[in-house]
Amino acid sequence: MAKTALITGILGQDGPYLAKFLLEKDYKIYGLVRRYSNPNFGNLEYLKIADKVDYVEGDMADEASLLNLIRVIRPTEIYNLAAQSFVAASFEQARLTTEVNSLGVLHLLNAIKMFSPTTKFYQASTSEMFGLQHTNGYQDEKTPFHPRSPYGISKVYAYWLTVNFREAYGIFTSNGVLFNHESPIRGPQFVTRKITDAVAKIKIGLAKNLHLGNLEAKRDWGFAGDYVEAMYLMLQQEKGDDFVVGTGENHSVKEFVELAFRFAGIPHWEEYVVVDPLFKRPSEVPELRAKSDKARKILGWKPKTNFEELAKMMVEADIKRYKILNPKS
Ligand code: NAP
Ligand code: G4F
Repeated sequence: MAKTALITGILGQDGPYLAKFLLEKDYKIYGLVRRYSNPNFGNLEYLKIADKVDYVEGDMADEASLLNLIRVIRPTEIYNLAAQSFVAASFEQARLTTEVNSLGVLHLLNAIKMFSPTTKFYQASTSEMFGLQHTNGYQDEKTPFHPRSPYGISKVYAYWLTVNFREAYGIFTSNGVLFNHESPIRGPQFVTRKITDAVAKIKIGLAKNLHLGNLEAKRDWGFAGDYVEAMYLMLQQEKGDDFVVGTGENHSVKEFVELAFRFAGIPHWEEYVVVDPLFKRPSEVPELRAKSDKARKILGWKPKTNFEELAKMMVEADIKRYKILNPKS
C-alpha cells in the first residue's frame, strides 16, 4: 500500500520541495493548510504540484483540529514543517511564535500518541538553537544550545519534546537540526531572497537600493531541494534519532551580496547597499557552521548544490520573474 505523509507548512518553502520529493516516491500527500481568507499556493504552483496534494484544514495553535485530523488520516509519516519561522518577527511576536512552534508540536505529538502511535514524526529543528555555542567553530549533535531569540527558544522546547516522546512512549520521532537552506521560493523576508529580489529589481530598473542589517553575520547556506532528502532519510531508519544537516561551509551576508550583484552583472554593489539599524536584531547569532558527519555516515546524505550555485540559481530566478512581469524592461 502507498505510504501517506502529512506535511505541515505545505505552503512554505520546504513543504513544496518535500512534497515533490515524496510524490516522486509515490507517497500520497496530505498538506495542512490553516484557515486563511486567501491562501497562497504560489510555491506549490512554482514546482508544478499544486494539484497533486490533498489539502486538509487545521492550525498548529488549535489542538482539537490536529487531534481530529490525525484520528482520521493516521498517516505513515508526519513532517512537521509549520512554524512562525522568521527570527526577527519572533522578538515582536514571542507568544505567537511559542504557541505555534512549541505548543503546536505538543498537540501533534499528543495526537500521534492517542490515535496513531505507529506514525513516524519528523520535527523541523534548527541551527538557531545553538545560538552562541559552537565546538571548535562548528555545531554538531553534541554542541549545547544557547538560543538567542524567542524563535530559537521555542524550537529548543520542541526539540526536547520530540526526544521525550521517543524516550517516554517509544514513538518514532526524529529531529532534523537543519542549517539555513534557501531556494527561489524562499520567503522574501529572509536575507538571501531579500537580496536576490532587490538585485533583480535594481537590474531591471524597478529599485535603486537595498536596506540590510548586519552584513558580518555568517551562515551555513544550502539548497532546500537538497535538504528535504535528509528529512525523508531520517524517517527511513530503524529508529528515530537526531541529525545535524548543513554544508560545513559558511559565508557572510556581505559575501552573498557581492555574489548576487556579480551574477546579475551589476558592478559596485556598495553603491546600492544601505546598512539600516532597522534590520539589526536585539540579540544576534553571529556565526553558524554545521558538522554533519553523522548525517553523512548514517543517512548517506550530502549536499549537491554549493554556495555559488545557490546564489546564481536564486538571482536568475528572480530576474526571470521580474522580466515576465515587466516584459519591456
Ligand atoms: P516557511 O517558508 O516560513 O514556512 C512555514 C509554514 O508554516 C508556512 O507555510 C505557514 O503557513 C505555516 N504555518 C505558520 N503558522 C502556522 C499555523 N499556526 N498553523 C499551520 N501552519 C502554520 O518555513 P520553511 O523555510 O519552509 O521552513 C520549514 C520549517 O523548517 C520551519 O519549521 C522552520 O522553522 C524550520 N527550519 C527552516 C530552516 C531554513 O533555513 N529554511 C532551517 C532550519 C529549520 P502560511 O503559508 O499559511 O503562512
Ligand atoms: O535570512 P535570515 O532572516 O535567517 P536566520 O535568522 O538565520 O533564520 C533562518 O535560518 C534558521 C536556521 O539557522 C531557521 F531556523 C529560521 O527559520 C530561518 O529560516 O537572517 C540571516 C542573517 C542574520 O544574521 C540576520 O541578522 O542575515 C542577517 N541579516 C542582515 N540583514 C538580515 C538582514 N536578515 C534579514 N532577514 N533581513 C535583513 O535585512
